[in-house]
Amino acid sequence: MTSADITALNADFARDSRLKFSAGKAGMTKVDLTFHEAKLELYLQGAHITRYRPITGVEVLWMSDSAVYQPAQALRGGIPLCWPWFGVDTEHPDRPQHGYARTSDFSVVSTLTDDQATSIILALDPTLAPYSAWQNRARLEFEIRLSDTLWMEMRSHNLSSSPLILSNALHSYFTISSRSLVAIPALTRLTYLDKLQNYLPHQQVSAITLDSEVDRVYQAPPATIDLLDSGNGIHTSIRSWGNNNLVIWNPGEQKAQAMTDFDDDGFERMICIEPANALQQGITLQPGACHRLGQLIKTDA
Ligand code: TA6
Repeated sequence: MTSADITALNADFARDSRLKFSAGKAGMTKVDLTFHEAKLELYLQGAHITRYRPITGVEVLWMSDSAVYQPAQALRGGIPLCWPWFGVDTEHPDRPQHGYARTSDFSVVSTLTDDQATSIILALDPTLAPYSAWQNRARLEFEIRLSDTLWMEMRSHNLSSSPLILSNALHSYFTISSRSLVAIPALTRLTYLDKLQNYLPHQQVSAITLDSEVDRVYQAPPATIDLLDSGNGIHTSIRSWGNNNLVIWNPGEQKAQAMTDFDDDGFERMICIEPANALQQGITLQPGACHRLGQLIKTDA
């Protein structure tokens, strides 16, 4: 995007000092939102939230210092949107994992500032889908509302005249003080499919421990999940809707080091908690229907 494009975006959508567009890393277009002392940064590529600092002043999301900012490359960290498939596209395993939304440019639909929030709605142009079977079939809209909390919703619309099956996730990377100091009590007693064991089902009989690689698809999670970090005393509550699953991922030391865009020691300070509709639990959208997948993130220090 040129500086003229950024000027045009600001002319159409900037909101006083609370929402503005600029050239971010590698010249990629980003948007900065504020609500009082809370701040959020978002790249138009992927509608990717790369930073969220609530009024408490503590960064909530983990972003890899080694993330690669370049067109068509997914950013490592923050909140990538997985859509219109999560993980491998089983019918087309050669296609990129987690779909094409996270590497596509979104357009701005609208922005709003009022006493309640600073908000933006972005959309993925259905005519530009990189695969013909997806062209004009599905539209993704993503709305973000920054206030004392962070609210977001992915809306998938079936534009076609036949049922559409898709899977998706809000692949959220949370920053933590240390893997050994966090607890997620809501997972205890849930059933999960373990990707590290070819999706073998297990029950989470005691508290989850993150002392090695974890890659699990939890089934039927409760609406609210608490992430308790005893290292920094921060309690993050994540309320999600429209999801059949909650994916929990930490790559562990070896996989982190094998990924060029993942800081070598980053696995110690992050955990992904992802409201998702994954694997066989994707969603079937009837013609004209809309599915909403969202989450509300709230932190208390
Ligand atoms: O959500 C967990 C997961 O699917 C893992 O299996 C792991 O591969 C991770 O996402 C990251 O995927 P990415 O394509 O961003 O490298």
